[in-house]
Amino acid sequence: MTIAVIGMGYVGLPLAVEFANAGFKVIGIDLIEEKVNSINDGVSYIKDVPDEALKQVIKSKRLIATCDYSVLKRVDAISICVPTPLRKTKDPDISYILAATSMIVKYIKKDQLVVLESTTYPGTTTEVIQPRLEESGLVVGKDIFLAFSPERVDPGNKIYTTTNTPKVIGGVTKKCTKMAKALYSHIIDSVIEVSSTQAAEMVKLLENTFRSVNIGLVNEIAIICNKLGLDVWEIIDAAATKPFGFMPFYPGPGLGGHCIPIDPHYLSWKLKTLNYNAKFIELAGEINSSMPNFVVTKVADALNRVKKSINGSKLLILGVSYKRDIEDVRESPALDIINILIEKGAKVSYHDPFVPVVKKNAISLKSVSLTEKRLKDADCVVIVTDHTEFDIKRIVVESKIIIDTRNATSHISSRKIVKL
Ligand code: SAJ
Repeated sequence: MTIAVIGMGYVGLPLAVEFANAGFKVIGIDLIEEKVNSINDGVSYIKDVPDEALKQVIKSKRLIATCDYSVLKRVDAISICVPTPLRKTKDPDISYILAATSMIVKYIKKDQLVVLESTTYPGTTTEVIQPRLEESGLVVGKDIFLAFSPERVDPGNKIYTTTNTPKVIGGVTKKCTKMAKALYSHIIDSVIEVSSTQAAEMVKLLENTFRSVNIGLVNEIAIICNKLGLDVWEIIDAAATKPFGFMPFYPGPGLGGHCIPIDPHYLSWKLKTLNYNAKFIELAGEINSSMPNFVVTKVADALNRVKKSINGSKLLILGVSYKRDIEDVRESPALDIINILIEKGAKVSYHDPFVPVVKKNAISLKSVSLTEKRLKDADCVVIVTDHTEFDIKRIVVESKIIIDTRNATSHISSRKIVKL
């Protein structure tokens, strides 16, 4: 079989490589020529796909990348792995899904299988994709086959990868489900069938809403512990000793990434069209997006204690990616924190070994080297992302004040440290 994967991002590229490793001929399609050229040169821009793994499948001609959608007329199966962002109005932006679908229907042929992997609201597959594919005159479940299968990629996770993370699949018809399961079973150890595409779409939204709401809860617990003069990290660690009925989440500077801050709003948007207000999702969103301001308050209070103001202070931010040991800054709370501090008149610089430059949200900064002088000169150092390689002990010794938003200094006690 020949398979097309549309969207060569952190979901599509690892998937394409796995299908190629399983012996399929795979065509990776992307709109961005630089990505296509990089893949064909065996140079991976996705941390979870090592260059050597990519070079292997390119050399064996199992994988090739292209911008040319006309290849779709010669493939047997198509996986859609395109972004599903939010618009500024917090409405779902399924324009990438629509664009991919219009290309598929242009070249569609009998017996093709189409699987949507992009996270979206329940109903997208049957209400948006299916009618467009059937404009071709081919009927889903008889002539062509259509399913939804949520991606479960956890960027940077060394334990759970594409092949050993169970995959949920829901087809428009039973035969659609079977076809999609037959395909994915070649590369994934465990494939779970559900009763419909809507069920599969909802499974993913439950997974990510579960995270967003629990992170929101624990962020509010952090705010509550601050008011009670309690160490929220001690409280969570002690609660986590409960061997059943509890799952630890940790407070932080806010909610970043291309999924958790976004996906639950796909669900609340859909429910609004049904005149229902999904309360937990909205509330969690409110609390999580208030955390950057909460961090800035901690900075202001700490400076105030040494008779300084944010205005005019030199502040050093350590870590700007949205979580540790990755390079992605999408929706990173560090960007909000930097913006607020600059607005208040601080001289802000940052150090992040994974992010050499930040040119986003009106910020234009380069990562500075973490010299002793820079740490000593800073009026306050803020640990926003706790990259494993940070030498925390040295940072504490050489800084005046440290605001630690990730409990990175848990093993050090010093009056210089202020934790969330
Ligand atoms: N975060 C907290 N406290 C926590 C956990 C996370 O503040 O206890 C923050 C992180 O710092 C980050 C954000 O939430 O800014 C999202 O973190 P995440 O661990 O959910 O990581 P993502 O968004 O890269 O990947 C998640 C997947 N992660 C895990 O399951 C651990 C998973 O939810 C999805 O497969 C993926 O989103 C997706 O693609 O939907």
